[in-house]
Amino acid sequence: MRKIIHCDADCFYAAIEMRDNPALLGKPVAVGGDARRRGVIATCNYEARKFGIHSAMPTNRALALCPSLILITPRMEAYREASLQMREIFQDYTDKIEPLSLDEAYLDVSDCSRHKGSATLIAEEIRARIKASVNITVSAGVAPNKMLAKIASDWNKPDGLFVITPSQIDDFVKELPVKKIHGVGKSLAEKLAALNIHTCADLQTWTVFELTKKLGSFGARLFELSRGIDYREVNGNRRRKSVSVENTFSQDLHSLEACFSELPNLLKKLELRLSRLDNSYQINKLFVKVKFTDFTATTMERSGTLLDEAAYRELLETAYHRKHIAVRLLGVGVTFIDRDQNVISQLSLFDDNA
Ligand code: DCP
Ligand code: MG
Repeated sequence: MRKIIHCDADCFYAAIEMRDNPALLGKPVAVGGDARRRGVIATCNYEARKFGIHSAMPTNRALALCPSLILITPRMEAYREASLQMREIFQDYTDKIEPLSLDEAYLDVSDCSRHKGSATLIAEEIRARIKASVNITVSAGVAPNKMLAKIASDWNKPDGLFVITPSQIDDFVKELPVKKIHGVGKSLAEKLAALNIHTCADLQTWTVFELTKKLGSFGARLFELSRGIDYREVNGNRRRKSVSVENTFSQDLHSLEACFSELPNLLKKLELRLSRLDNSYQINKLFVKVKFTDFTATTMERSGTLLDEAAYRELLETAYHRKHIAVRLLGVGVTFIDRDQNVISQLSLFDDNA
């Protein structure tokens, strides 16, 4: 049996803003983009959540729900710094740390001897240390696997701890609504509800064969998850090799100019995605993807270290002229330097700049 802790900071960006400006305490606060620029909410504090505001909601809608909402522009540097401080605390307990975002990580503490190996006491100590040194609260879940640890960290949020021991798994999952399972989004939950499946106990009455027939390969996965079975390892060196965003247009784009005009918006989205990664990632290539109206696709890449719009325009121009027909999808992305190959890549980067 493994011992997994899932840590997740409470209303992370908003918590950092309240920490750095105590005048915000007790008031509804959101971090996000300007309503006049069609911005969205990145997150909000728990006072603001009472008004129905949540992540990814358009800012103008949030302001309509709560006119006294205090809106703050994100300060990614401050969030990254807090994230690194948390990471350093985690490292005192294990090397098996898998960050999921700036404020969230799985820790496998099976081999940690602190607190006589009690994952519960380790989690409590981690929470207390983060509160003392970073000055924000973190919720944690402790369980024998990733699936259950993640559900547990959400159970007593905010500033909460929830533990699921091996002997509690069966009772815990029986009551568990299927929509709490990671990977069961709104549409799958509706599909399951139509089959009269609401809890994991309901799921457990189905055979693997039946679930696979109804739901495809995820059906087999649900067979396991509904029993609290999850063999996934905490993957300490899972690194992204690239990040990209793309858009399929409701109406094809009929000229290079029309494609160019979509670039700023795509690059803005890409920038947002990049800002959520920690700062150990270094860009080494830029690429574009173009899918034409005949469904053929092409990509173009070049070296680069910044989201340079002029460079993307050149890539797009070349890719577009390969076919010179209407475009149904555009994508932009970057690839990263492989950390293990860092030295070699640094040398070639130097050449590129020379
Ligand atoms: N974030 C974002 N856009 C989203 C979701 C999240 O920019 N659609 C950012 C802001 C969050 C941070 O990522 O502060 C962490 O995401 P979480 O889902 O953990 O949300 P919070 O930490 O804000 O709230 P919770 O207390 O529910 O964990
Ligand atoms: Mg969080």
